[in-house]
Amino acid sequence: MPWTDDNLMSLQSHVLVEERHHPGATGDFTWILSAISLATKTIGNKVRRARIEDVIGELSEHNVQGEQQQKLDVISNEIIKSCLGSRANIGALVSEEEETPTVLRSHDDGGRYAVLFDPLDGSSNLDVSVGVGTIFSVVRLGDGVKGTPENMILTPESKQVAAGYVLYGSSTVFVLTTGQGVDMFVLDHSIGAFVLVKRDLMIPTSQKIYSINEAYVDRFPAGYRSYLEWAHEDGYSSRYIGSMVADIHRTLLKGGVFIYPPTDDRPEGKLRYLYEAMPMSMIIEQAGGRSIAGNQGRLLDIKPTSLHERIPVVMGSTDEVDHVERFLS
Ligand code: P6P
Repeated sequence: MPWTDDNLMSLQSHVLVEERHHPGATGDFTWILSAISLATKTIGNKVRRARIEDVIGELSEHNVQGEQQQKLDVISNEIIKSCLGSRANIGALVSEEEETPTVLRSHDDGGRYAVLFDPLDGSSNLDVSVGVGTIFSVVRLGDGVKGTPENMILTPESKQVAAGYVLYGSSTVFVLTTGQGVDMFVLDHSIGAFVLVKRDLMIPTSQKIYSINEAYVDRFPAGYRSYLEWAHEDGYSSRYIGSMVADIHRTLLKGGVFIYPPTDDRPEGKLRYLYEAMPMSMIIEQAGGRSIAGNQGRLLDIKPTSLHERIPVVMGSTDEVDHVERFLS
């Protein structure tokens, strides 16, 4: 039966079909994505029950970013590690919540991939039931690259081969790219599976929406302030949730531009390159949009030098990113 819009396609079956486009694919990839699917279903259940299970709120600890850890940050981090740790082809895990990578196995022992993730982005919004999410990037480690896990992940020979996020919002939405476009799934709780709802998502080329925290406007570089003045005069709407996964998901579906600029106190911006900006940039580009690191050009052309480095972010509809870029150059 040819694939049609009314076929029921789960995330697992979709990835198996996609794998056929990759001659020589060994099923490694499907195995990793199935672990991410299991982990995010579990996290979604925890997020929905957070208030009931009293896991709302902060821990006394701070993470490597110096940010107050939420109880669910730590729980989500452990869930992802316990699901991915059993996958025989993963060499290392990098989490926003941990300073150093979790090394699972060497390249010689079959560790072909690294998975980089923010287990629960936007978690400070949990106690007010605002959409939060998991962001992940799958990196194929360069063959024959030796050295510390950090060097293996950061070497130019290692390539991002998949990226995605799961938004725990009014529904649990899984957005994924493996380099062949962007597909969207929604968790059907009645069968416990992510079902395909949209193939080849394309971001609108223009939309008069900008998403930025204007409270910091006095600390932005002049180019961003000039862009905002222009946008105000040109009748733009402002939409800002303060949870990157929710802001990017709206931008992907409706169009517009998401901006997290450098500020006086954070000259590199706030968002982390490896497990926030890099995966979201792959998704936006695969959907036909653009992603630049402020006035430094295409974000994915910039090679990170440390696991937790931050980078300015301007991503979304091509025309909208072009408008911002004009004011930054
Ligand atoms: P601000 C959440 O803490 C986060 O890392 C992203 O999800 C979000 O886009 C950003 O920070 C919000 O930061 O400074 O506007 O509160």
